Amino acid sequence: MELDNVMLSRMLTSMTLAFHIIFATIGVGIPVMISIAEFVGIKKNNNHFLLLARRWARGFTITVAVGVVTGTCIGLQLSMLWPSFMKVAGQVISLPLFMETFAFFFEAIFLGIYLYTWDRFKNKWLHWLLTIPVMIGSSASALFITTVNAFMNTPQGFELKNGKAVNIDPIAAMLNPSTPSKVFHVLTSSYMTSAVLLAAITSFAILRGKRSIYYRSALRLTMICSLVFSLGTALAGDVSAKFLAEVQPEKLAAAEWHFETESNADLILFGTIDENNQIHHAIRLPGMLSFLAGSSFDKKVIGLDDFPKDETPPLWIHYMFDLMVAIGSFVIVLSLVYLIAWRAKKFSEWFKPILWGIAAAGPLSVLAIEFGWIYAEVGRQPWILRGYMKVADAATTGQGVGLTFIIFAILYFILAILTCVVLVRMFKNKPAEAELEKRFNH
Ligand code: HEB
Repeated sequence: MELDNVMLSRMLTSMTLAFHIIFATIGVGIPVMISIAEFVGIKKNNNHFLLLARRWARGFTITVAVGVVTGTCIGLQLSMLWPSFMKVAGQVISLPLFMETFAFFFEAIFLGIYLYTWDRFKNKWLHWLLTIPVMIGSSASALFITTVNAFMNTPQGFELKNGKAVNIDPIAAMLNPSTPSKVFHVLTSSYMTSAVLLAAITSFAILRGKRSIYYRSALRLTMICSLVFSLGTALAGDVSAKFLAEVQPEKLAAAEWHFETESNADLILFGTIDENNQIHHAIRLPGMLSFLAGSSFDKKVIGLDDFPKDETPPLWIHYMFDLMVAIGSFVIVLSLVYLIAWRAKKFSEWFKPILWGIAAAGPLSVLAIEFGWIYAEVGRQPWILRGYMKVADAATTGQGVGLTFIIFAILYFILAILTCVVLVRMFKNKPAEAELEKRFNH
């Protein structure tokens, strides 16, 4: 592997995105969780849930701040590292890029009001109402920025004449074919990951001996949300796979190690592949790929052999796809087991293996987000704008990308440590029970 400018630019962009996506995902999902907790708290007149909303909101302010920093890094690096891409795409797709910023400000304003008006309203519902614009703002930023990514996969709304974009239709560019399935999957997976992360933190606290009603309520609420949102994520993932089969078949084929166009195509799970594309040690589910791609075993699934060799994505994305799906299935099963244990009271919801499973599901869901994005982005290769421009032709020719990479790596490392330290400090000396006592029982 040669470390030329293209490679270095890709490394720097990947690193920034991989780091940013953690905060972006939390940023989209946590407002929804805060809103649900406060809603339940007011509805049931239960202070435990109100305190949950309050503590989550407090932690959220930190991750939002970091998300702003890393998001700004992306903006800078896009124009710095991919000038030819930005010259073409910038004109066509600048509308949602701008709207994203607007949505973020909208969210930030209402988040500010929300944080400063606890206990200020006579009618508690008025305070809860403020979560709605916050949720709209954060989910709308995800929507807008995802349309830009969708555009890279299925560009439309312009013509390319002598390297210049003409006849630009920004709305058509935004509403490109990838937009619906991607937005759906990005939103559901963000909600899911946030619910699972909060469940994991709670579960970890319980494992360390905190068995008060506060933690039990938190775990029940977050696990119900985990189930609902993980089912939503699976549904959206299924929609995405069917979409790929129609519109971006090479991405699906590469992920599934599917070479020959055929109906009744097998689904291949894990395994290894050699240089002659022979697959070993895999689990083969007969006909399942056709079924996934088109809800019928007769569905013809386009294979990689139909594409020129230099226009097929790398085959290792197979593992990214399989791991993402495996984690998603794990979370669904785990939430079901937990909820059954709780409702049926046949075995304890404090059963340690379940609690450890939930604690592990948090980091695993974040990994699923990373795997999902790696799959989606590497699966677009070699294109930066599918059918129009290749990644190799879009990178900067400027000097110093290597050094910039090192500087940003250090920056992210420090930011990651600081975020953890601040978050731990924020809650460490403020046990929930004491706070409950102080706030509600004076
Ligand atoms: Fe996912 C991506 C499917 C789960 C996260 N996904 C993706 C894709 C597909 C899928 C097909 C591609 C798309 C495009 O590119 O357009 N998934 C799926 C399935 C499942 C899943 C089938 C099962 C269940 N995911 C999942 C989970 C998660 C995820 C669990 C987390 C949590 N993904 C993801 C992401 C991404 C993906 C983040 C990137 C974005 C898009 O959409 O693309």
